[in-house]
Amino acid sequence: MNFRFLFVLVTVAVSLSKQDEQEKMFIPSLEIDPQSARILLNSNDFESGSADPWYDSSPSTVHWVVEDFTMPSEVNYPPPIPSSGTKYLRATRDAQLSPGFVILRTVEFMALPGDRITFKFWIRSKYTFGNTLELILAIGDTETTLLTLSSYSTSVNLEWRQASTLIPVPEPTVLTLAFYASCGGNAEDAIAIDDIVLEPSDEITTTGLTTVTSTTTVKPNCAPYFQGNTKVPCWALGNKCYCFTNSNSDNWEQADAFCRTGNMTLLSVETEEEEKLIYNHWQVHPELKSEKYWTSGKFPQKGYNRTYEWATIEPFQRFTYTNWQSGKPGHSDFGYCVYFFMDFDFESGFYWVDYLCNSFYLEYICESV
Ligand SMILES: [Ca+2]
Ligand SMILES: [Ca+2]
Repeated sequence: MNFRFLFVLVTVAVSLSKQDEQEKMFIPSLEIDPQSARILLNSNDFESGSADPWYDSSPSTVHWVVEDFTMPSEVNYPPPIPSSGTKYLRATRDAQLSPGFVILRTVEFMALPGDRITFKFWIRSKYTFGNTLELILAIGDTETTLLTLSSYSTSVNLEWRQASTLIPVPEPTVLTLAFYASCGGNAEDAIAIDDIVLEPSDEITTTGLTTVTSTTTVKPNCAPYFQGNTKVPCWALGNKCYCFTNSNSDNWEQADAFCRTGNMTLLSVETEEEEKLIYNHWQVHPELKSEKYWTSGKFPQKGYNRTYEWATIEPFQRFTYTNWQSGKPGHSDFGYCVYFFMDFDFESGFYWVDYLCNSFYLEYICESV
C-alpha cells in the first residue's frame, strides 16, 4: 500500500533553530507527526515529480529540483541513465552556474533501532573532491555525519552508485536526516540523488503502522549491532550474521577475543559464495571505512603437517577454499594470521594476505557460529 497520501495528517511543529531562519521559507506547509512521517519515508523514487517528504532548504542559489532525464537542465552534462524511471533530484544551479551549498532535509520522523537508509547518488566534478555530499543525522541541535561520499566526486564518475547506512539509534528517536552538499561552478560539476528508501529492521515492526513482510529465506538471528555497540553494525547475509568493526584496530588476539564476547568468532571464508557476499556488501556500505579485516585464519603453533586453518571452534578446519593474493602466503610460520583485503578503488578486487598476528591497525569481521 502506498502511504504517501496519508500526508493530509496533522499537527506538530517542526522546530527551527535561529541559524535556520533563512530556511524557513522552504519548510513544507503541511506538517505531520513523526510516526506518520516515518511511513512517508518508506520510499521515494521521485517519479511523481514531488520531493516529499524530503524538502529543499538550501541557503544559496543552488536548489534541489526534481529533474527528468529526458529534459536535463544542463544539457551538456546529463546524468547517467537512471536504473529505473526517469526522474531524480538534482542540485540545480542558476543560469550563471553559480556554486553554492545545498541542503535536502526530511521533516522530523521517528527512527527505530535497526532502521537503514539506502539511496542512489551521482556526484561529479571537474576536480577530484570538487563537490561534496554528506548524509547527516540531526537529533535536536546535535548533528552527526553518517556518510561522506565526496571521494566519488571526480571528472570520470559517470555512474549511479548505491549507498546505505544504519541510523544509529539505541531506542525509538525523533530526528531528521539531511543531505549537505556543495556544488561547484564548473560545467562538469553535478550532484544528484534518487531512490531514497528507509528500511526497518526485519525484527521490528510498529503496530498499526508497518505491514509485516513475509520472507521465504530463513534469516539468522542478527541484532543491528554487536552487543548493542552502535559502532559495530551487523547484517544478516545468507544464513549467517556478520558484524563489522570500524574503529577498533586491534591485533588478532584482541579481535578474536572481541568476537567471542558476543558468542561469535572471526570471519571464516569457507566458500567463494560467502566471500562474494561479504565483498558485495562492503562495496555498497561506504561507512565501512577499512580495506583490511582480520579473519579467523591462523597458522597453528603445533601439529603435524601444519598449514593455515580457520581458528574458530576446535577442532580447527584447514582451508578448503582459498583466495590468496598472488605470491601469498609469504610465511608459513606460527605468528602469522590472515586478513581479508578489499580494494577501495574496486580495481584489484579482494584477496587474502598473511600478516603478523600481533599487528594493529586492522579492523575485523565477526561471524555467527
Ligand atoms: Ca527515480
Ligand atoms: Ca563462514
